[in-house]
Amino acid sequence: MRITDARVIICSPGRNFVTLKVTTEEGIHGLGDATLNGRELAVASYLTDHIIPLLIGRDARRIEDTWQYLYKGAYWRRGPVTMTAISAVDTALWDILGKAVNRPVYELLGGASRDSVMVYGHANGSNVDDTVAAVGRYVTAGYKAVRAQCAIPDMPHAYGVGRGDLYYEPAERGTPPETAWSTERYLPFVPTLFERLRREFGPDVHLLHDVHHRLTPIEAGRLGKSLEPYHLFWMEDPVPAELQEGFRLIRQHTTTPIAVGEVFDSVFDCHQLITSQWIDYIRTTVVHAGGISHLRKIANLAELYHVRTGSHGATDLSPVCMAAALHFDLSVHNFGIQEYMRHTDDTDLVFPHAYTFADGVMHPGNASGLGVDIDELLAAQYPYEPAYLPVARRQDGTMHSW
Ligand code: KDG
Ligand code: MG
Repeated sequence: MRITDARVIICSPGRNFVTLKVTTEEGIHGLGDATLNGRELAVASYLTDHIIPLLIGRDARRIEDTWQYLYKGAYWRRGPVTMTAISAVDTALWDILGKAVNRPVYELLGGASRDSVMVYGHANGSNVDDTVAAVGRYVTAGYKAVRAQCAIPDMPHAYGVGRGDLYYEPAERGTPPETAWSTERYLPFVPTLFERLRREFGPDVHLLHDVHHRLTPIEAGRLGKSLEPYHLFWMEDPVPAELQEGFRLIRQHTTTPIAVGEVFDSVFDCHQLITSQWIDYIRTTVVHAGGISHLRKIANLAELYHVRTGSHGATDLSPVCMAAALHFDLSVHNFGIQEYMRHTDDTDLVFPHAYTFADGVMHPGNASGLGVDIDELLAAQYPYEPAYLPVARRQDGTMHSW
């Protein structure tokens, strides 16, 4: 099953996506998501200039060997660009293998460990009433879990308050927009939001919150402690996680569960977090953390330490990643939850897919392979448009983590 062709397809049906399409001599093709928000063309070049020439002629069935060849063979290992490119190849090869044996990928990963995959949606508002209404819409739509974000009073910007009701798209065309941040205003405000949400919706709905790397460990400890009465499903990305050791301090101060990892690209970013049991959910994804093969290794390590998975699933991860994530989620034993930010209708038309949502849960479908494709003619109607995530500054002008 030799690889005879591989190509990168870049399109922007509402936002930018990079897709790798690998074809074998039998005419089977597989897809891999290679989208790295705001750095899309770097991954496209890495694939086209440095990886695709190495793929031609390789046996598509040697998934692990190809992964190791691309990882060890680069000499300079890891990093988001490299790992996103490797992820795309790995995902495409799993897709090809599934199609070759006419089975859905989850069956090749050990089979279904559950009947369906619980997902959470994004509710956000420019004030508490709006956020309450947004959570209500998700509850009415059947969601069992909802992430709630809200603008801080008298602050022009807050993470998570976006455009559109059912999807959130933070990247803006042009150069990165600047936003302002105040930890002093954020910390006392968030518990008031969740106090209200519990009052409105009762104890059963799972509530989540994304801090988006904005705090220090001791500030995060304070936030987690103040949220304990509202028993969140998780508090996400409380601090930037370059310093894994920083999570020890958060853990000492709160029993609010902690999730982290959407920007991690390998097990080396989280091995200490996992083995020290400083976190409860690992959010690494198929597209950025080495594909299905490497994500399984992370999950297997996490399982030993009572850490469950909760993969990133924002709109900047394409339907190809979403499909792969759902096959992984259905199969992996220590699954926790899957983020599901709906894509726009334009995106869904470009990437027809077999996965479905109903009553707060998803299923990858039973098509062979990943069950997702790309309509290349339609994709060509949406050319790449430069777009960037915002940056954040504290009120005195100091750069802060966005
Ligand atoms: O590209 C960045 C987004 O994916 C990110 O800001 C979304 O934090 C995010 C989340 O939890 O979905
Ligand atoms: Mg996040």
